[in-house]
Amino acid sequence: KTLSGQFRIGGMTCAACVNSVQGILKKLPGVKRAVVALATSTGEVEYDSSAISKDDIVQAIEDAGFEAALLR
Ligand code: 9UX
Repeated sequence: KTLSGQFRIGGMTCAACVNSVQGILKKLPGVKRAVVALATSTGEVEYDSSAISKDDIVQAIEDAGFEAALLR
């Protein structure tokens, strides 16, 4: 099933951070769409729930050196 999650992403200080977080998210298996916004420190991710979970997405963002928390 395709679900969507919204995440708080901390530690992004420039546009290149946003691009790198977006790139990381888009490469995760099961992620279909990822839009990250610097101004609001958030990211919206559409994903296939049979391939990846919200917790996996949080973990991947943190592994890349940013802080992440699930908003919804
Ligand atoms: Mo910008 Mo981000 O110079 O990890 S790329 S701060």
